[in-house]
Amino acid sequence: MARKKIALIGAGQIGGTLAHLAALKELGDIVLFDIVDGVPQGKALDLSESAPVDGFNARLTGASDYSAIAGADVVIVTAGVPRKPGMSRDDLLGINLKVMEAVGAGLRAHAPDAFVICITNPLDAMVWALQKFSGLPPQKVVGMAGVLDSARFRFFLAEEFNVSVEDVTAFVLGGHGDDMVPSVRYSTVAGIPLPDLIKMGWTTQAKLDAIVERTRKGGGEIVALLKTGSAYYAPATSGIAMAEAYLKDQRRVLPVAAHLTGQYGVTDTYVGVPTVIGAGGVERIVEITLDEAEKAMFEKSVASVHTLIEACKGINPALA
Ligand code: A3D
Repeated sequence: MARKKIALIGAGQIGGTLAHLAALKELGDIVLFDIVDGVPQGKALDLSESAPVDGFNARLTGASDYSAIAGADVVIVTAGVPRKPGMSRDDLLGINLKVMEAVGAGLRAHAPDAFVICITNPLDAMVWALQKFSGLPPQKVVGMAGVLDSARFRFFLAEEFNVSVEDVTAFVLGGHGDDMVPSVRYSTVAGIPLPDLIKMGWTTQAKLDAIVERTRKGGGEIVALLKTGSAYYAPATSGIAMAEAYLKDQRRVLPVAAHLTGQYGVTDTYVGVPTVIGAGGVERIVEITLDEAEKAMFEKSVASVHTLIEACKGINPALA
């Protein structure tokens, strides 16, 4: 069987980490693409030289021409600019929208059958625009945010309870902004919902509220510490989990930014919801019941995404 092909558009901090993880997991051959000539080639060569030590079989190449991504099974997009301290994700909109237009054209011409995972911020608006620019089927174009946001939530909860991260499940709904919705009712430790853990005296409502708030601001916390860019290890790990679910038809239940066509009362918008990811891409959108408070938070988050989508349409009338 021929090896799968994974194309990484953007060979920066996340792109390089994606390449390393995909190679270590032998998910397929890897093409790193970037507009800065030399960077994708250099990272591909550096990573290739680690193969004899780690013993992985994956061919890594670097390119600055879209023809190199031809026939890719998975494309992960991180092209664009990340946040610096003091910037919100939304500040990146204008510049990254132009990048999505170029990437969309490249996908349309060279990798129309790929499963596309967008990571570029502001996430929900950028994946929406990328799907429009590329013309690829919406179930094959998704955004990575929920896996990362729920991983952050799980890590903070595991620390609070002093238990293994493996036994903490959590997911986060809504757009990838500061008004995302970490779901307390649907998050558990070994199947025990968080509200029950409060009753059992494991934690308090106030501590849980603080963890929810820290999760919402999780990206900003890293930006403030790094000062030169944003998080990349956990974002790359999360993107690879989504790629693997598709390539291996795992049918994993993962929160992703998916194209909604009426689910949760939302139409033609990308927003974070639980999905089943398998060989068909987004095979199912899981519609959970939200209580009144969750619904209000979700709607606020969706409204923020709508504002950004309208801004995209204002900048590029072809999207309207
Ligand atoms: P960085 O290390 O700057 O890498 C971005 C790369 O994109 C650079 O190497 C650029 O040269 C390249 N690039 C710019 N324009 C183009 C283009 N037109 N075509 C191809 N390549 C181009 O950033 P990063 O890897 O740290 O972050 C990448 C993106 O991910 C940013 O937009 C971040 O905001 C975003 N991000 C999202 C999350 C989510 O959870 C959604 C988390 C962390 C970062």
